[in-house]
Parts: sequence; C-alpha cells; structure tokens
Amino acid sequence: MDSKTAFLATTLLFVLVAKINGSALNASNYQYQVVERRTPADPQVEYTFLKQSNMVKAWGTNLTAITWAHAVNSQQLLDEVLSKPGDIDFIEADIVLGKLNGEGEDMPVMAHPPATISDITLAQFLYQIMEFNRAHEGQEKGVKLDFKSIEVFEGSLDILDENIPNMTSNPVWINADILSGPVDQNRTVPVDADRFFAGCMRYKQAVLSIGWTTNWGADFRDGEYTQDQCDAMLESLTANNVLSTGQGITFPVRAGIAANSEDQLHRLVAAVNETNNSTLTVWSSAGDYVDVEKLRKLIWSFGLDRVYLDVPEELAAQLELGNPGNGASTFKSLFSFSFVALCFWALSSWLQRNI
Ligand SMILES: *[C@@H]1O[C@H](CO)[C@@H](O)[C@H](O)[C@H]1NC(C)=O
Ligand SMILES: *[C@@H]1O[C@H](CO)[C@@H](O)[C@H](O)[C@H]1NC(C)=O
Ligand SMILES: *[C@@H]1O[C@H](CO)[C@@H](O)[C@H](O)[C@H]1NC(C)=O
Ligand SMILES: *[C@@H]1O[C@H](CO)[C@@H](O)[C@H](O)[C@H]1NC(C)=O
Ligand SMILES: *[C@@H]1O[C@H](CO)[C@@H](O)[C@H](O)[C@H]1NC(C)=O
Ligand SMILES: *[C@@H]1O[C@H](CO)[C@@H](O)[C@H](O)[C@H]1NC(C)=O
Ligand SMILES: CC(=O)N[C@H]1CO[C@H](CO)[C@@H](O)[C@@H]1O
Repeated sequence: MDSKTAFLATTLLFVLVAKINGSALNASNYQYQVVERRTPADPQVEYTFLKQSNMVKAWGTNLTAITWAHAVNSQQLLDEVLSKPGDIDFIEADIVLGKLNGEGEDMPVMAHPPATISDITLAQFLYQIMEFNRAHEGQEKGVKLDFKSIEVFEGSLDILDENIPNMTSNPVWINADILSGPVDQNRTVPVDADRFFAGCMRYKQAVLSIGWTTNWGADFRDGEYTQDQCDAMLESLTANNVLSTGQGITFPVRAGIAANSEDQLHRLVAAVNETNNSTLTVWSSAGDYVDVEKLRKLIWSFGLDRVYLDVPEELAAQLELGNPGNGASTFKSLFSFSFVALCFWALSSWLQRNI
C-alpha cells in the first residue's frame, strides 16, 4: 500500500477510536461533560482555588475535594484539627446531653452515643472554631453539628442563638437523623422531625443536613434507602414548609447503603431541586461494607458538584474520582479500542492484497 493510503487509513483509525471512545463515555450515563467544564484538571489547583475564594459555599465545584475531620468529639481531636490550618475544610462532630468531665449538670457536650461524658462542651467547641476562623481568614473551617436527640438539640438552642450569627465566614451545617432508615433500623430513636425543623427556622444561613438512622456494618450487603423512606423524607420537608424557604439542604447517606439506592436518591433529589438544589453527603463508618464500583457510579451519576464525601481515606482512595472513565467504563473504552484496532488490521490486510 502506498504512503498516501497508509496515511488515510491511519487518520481513519484515529477518528474512529476518538468517536467510539467518546460515545462509550457518553453512553455510560456519567455526566462527564458537565464535570469537565467546571473543575480544573489538577486537584492541587482545585484545592488552592477552594482555599482562596472560600468556594466551600459555592456551587459548581468538585465537592468531593472538600476534606473532613470526622467525629471531632474531644479537646485533643479539636486541637489537632485546628493546628493544621490548610488541611481540613470541614469539622464534623456529635452532640449529646451529658456531663463535662463527668461532673455537674447535664448540658450539650461533644460525644457520640453511647458516651455521655466529654471534656468539651458545645459552647467551648463553637467558640474555639470561631476564634480560629477569625485568625485564619481564607482558611476558615466549616462545621457540621450532628445532634443525637431532640432533647440535646432543643437544649442547645440558646448556645446556637449566641454563636451561629457570629459564624458568618464559614458554613454551618445542622445535622440530625430525623427518620428511621435501612436496614430495618429500630434500635435508635430518630430525632423528632417537626421539632427539629421548628428549631432550625432560626438559622436561615445554616444548611440543613437531614438523614435516616441506619443499621449497617461489615456483614451487610443488600440494604437500600427504600422508596418509602425517601418519600417520608419528602413528606416531612413539605409538611414543615422547608422547601419554600430556600434553605440549603444536604442528605447524608451511608456509603454502603447509598451505593444500592441510586434510583430512589435521584428521585428524592429531583423532587427537592424543583424548588432548591440539594446535595448528597456520602459518609461511611470504618469497616462498613461498600460496593466501591456501585458507589463510584452513584457519585458520577449525580456529578462531583453535588456530592460531598466524608469517608475514611482508604475508601476515598479506592474511588479514584479523577475521571469517570475508571472501573467499568475503562473496560468499555479498552473494548472499543480493541474492536477498532481489529477493523484496522482487517482493512490494512485488505488494502495490501488489493492495491
Ligand atoms: C456527549 O454528549 C454531550 C451532551 O449530550 C455532547 O455535547 C457531546 O458532544 C457528546 N460527546 C461525544 C464524544 O459524542
Ligand atoms: C458575637 O458577636 C457579638 C458582636 O460582635 C459579640 O458581642 C458576642 O460576644 C459574640 N458572641 C460570642 C459567643 O462570641
Ligand atoms: C427490631 O427488628 C428486628 C428485626 O425485624 C426484630 O427482631 C426486633 O425485635 C426489633 N426490635 C425492636 C426493639 O423493635
Ligand atoms: C435535579 O436533580 C436531578 C437528579 O439528580 C437532575 O437530573 C436535574 O438536572 C436537577 N435539576 C436542576 C435544576 O439542578
Ligand atoms: C440549581 O443549580 C443549577 C446549576 O447550578 C442552577 O442553574 C439552578 O438555577 C439552580 N436552581 C435553584 C432553584 O437554585
Ligand atoms: C475531585 O476531587 C478528588 C479529591 O480531591 C480528586 O481525587 C479527583 O481527582 C477530583 N476530580 C476531578 C474531576 O477534578
Ligand atoms: C433560593 C436558594 O437557592 N436557596 C438555597 C438553595 O440551596 C443552596 C445550597 O444547598 C443554598 O446555598 C441556597 O441559599
């Protein structure tokens, strides 16, 4: 075959590969185009960008790049987080009614049930974060307050009244599990939804983080957020007029269960975003079973600009969120490449014989 024909055949090959690989990406249901347009390719650039412009609050970025410190329920853990200004964007912590150092009156303290004793109260916790944020402009840390009962939430309102209006430079999320969730969870009593929303009305700038109690672990495989559970969430939001206020909403979902619930979660988010945009916050406990492939698919199906990721580092690393082509669709691309290469081989053999 002469050089002109060879050149034409090679060009044809490249066009074909580009085309087929492109449509394999599009066909795989991932919102690659959207993500590509909105996020700088280099994670380091993205990170600096987040820091400089306080994009933590903004839309249209790679929300999975936001870093979390989980269960910061002691003075020592808080000290550690606050000693590293650039490392952590968001502090997540739990609040129960309990005793400071085991003494005195019950009050809101930082601890996770079944613990009821802590060495730091909610008031001290918020004050220290506020002081830190005042001294570190551009590196302010967000805070997610996970209230474990309606009693501790209502008992915290005075403290929140004093502090939240002063926390203007960083996002504040108020979290509670307001409904019973998967899998047939019946041991933990959910936080009373109506009373929780009534209290939250006072903090318009706070994001509502509202989820389901869960029953999951290393030995679970099949649980999902059922359609009934998602409908109950929507009903509760509607009944309490939350959707009309335009208040920010995120749904915290447990990674292993969320991975099995793509359709239901899409329906929920779609129903809510008719009036306002909402996000998912995927969280996980150490040791939880998670189908990584399905979780990755879930995250890309919403897009990186709609999913916060508060999971152990090991799981985050396995997710490889650099591009949607990982996992199953890499196989598709590889397959289509091989297919085109085969065609090319057949074509060039044919050309050699006929020219
Ligand atoms: C993929 O789909 C998007 C939007 O539907 C379109 O703009 C783009 O050109 C498509 N890409 C390819 C390679 O087909
Ligand atoms: C909040 O800010 C106001 C006005 O700057 C101040 O008087 C008040 O003490 C602050 N509250 C706390 C808890 O720091
Ligand atoms: C919780 O559910 C399990 C399984 O359905 C059941 O065996 C158990 O009795 C229930 N516990 C309570 C406190 O209702
Ligand atoms: C609402 O959510 C659905 C499901 O995630 C999404 O497809 C749709 O684009 C969203 N609408 C807006 C206006 O963001
Ligand atoms: C939701 O987000 C989309 C994309 O960022 C935006 O175009 C739309 O206006 C938002 N809708 C509401 C109700 O905030
Ligand atoms: C999004 O952020 C994660 C975490 O930093 C990173 O691993 C991933 O590469 C980013 N993805 C894109 C498309 O920027
Ligand atoms: C009117 C409006 O869009 N309100 C809120 C919608 O949700 C986002 C984030 O969840 C908030 O930032 C908006 O203020």
